[in-house]
Amino acid sequence: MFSLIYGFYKHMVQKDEYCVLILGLDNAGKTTYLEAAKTKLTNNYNSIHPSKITTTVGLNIGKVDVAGIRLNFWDLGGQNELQSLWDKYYEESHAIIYIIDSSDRERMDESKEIFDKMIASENLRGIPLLVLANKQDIPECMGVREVKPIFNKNSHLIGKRDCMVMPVSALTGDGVDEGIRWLVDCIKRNSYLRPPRNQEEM
Ligand SMILES: Nc1nc2c(ncn2[C@@H]2O[C@H](COP(=O)(O)OP(=O)(O)O)[C@@H](O)[C@H]2O)c(=O)[nH]1
Ligand SMILES: [Mg+2]
Repeated sequence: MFSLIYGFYKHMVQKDEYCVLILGLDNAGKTTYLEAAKTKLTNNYNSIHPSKITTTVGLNIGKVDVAGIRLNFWDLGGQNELQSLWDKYYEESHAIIYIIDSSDRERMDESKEIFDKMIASENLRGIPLLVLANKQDIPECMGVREVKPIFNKNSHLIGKRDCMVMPVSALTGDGVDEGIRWLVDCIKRNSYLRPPRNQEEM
């Protein structure tokens, strides 16, 4: 009897866990985005004011429960010397969020180069990819219409995976929910290829 009840209890509280990597150049807004996602999707989340966010050295982790599953976000540092560490995480990830600073035209090519290198990785084949044109609140920024063709150029590398380019402002939170909801659907659809991890036994 105990095991039956315990089994049911576990079924009720245990969630499928998926890992989402947040990647992009340094200063693209990855950490700000993670905070915005936590704020939007967690009840009573005590958010960090954007002005208090400092450069990420190493890794920030955030956990959000949405649509019946748990997402573990991994915000990896984007500086050059840290980029080489990214592919260590690819094998374990279920989705990628790639963040672009749409207001930084000078680094657009650099961002695109890193992006191409990332999507060429075997370990990410078929993994859903959300590309976010961030900082849309800045008036002179590049819109999705401008950003999309640049990042869709190497469609052979994107392959058959789900891929979407969306506008967002991590600072105001505009577009944050929409992107995550899209990603959650893709992750669930793709779970036969990359199954969730189950929460550790309590
Ligand atoms: N205007 C504006 N600034 C942003 C936005 N997202 C991030 N920033 C700013 O960009 C800078 C870098 O953000 P951060 O999250 O630390 O970038 P990271 O290095 O990719 O983690 C900070 O000054 C943020 O306040 C946005 O959507 N709009
Ligand atoms: Mg950061």
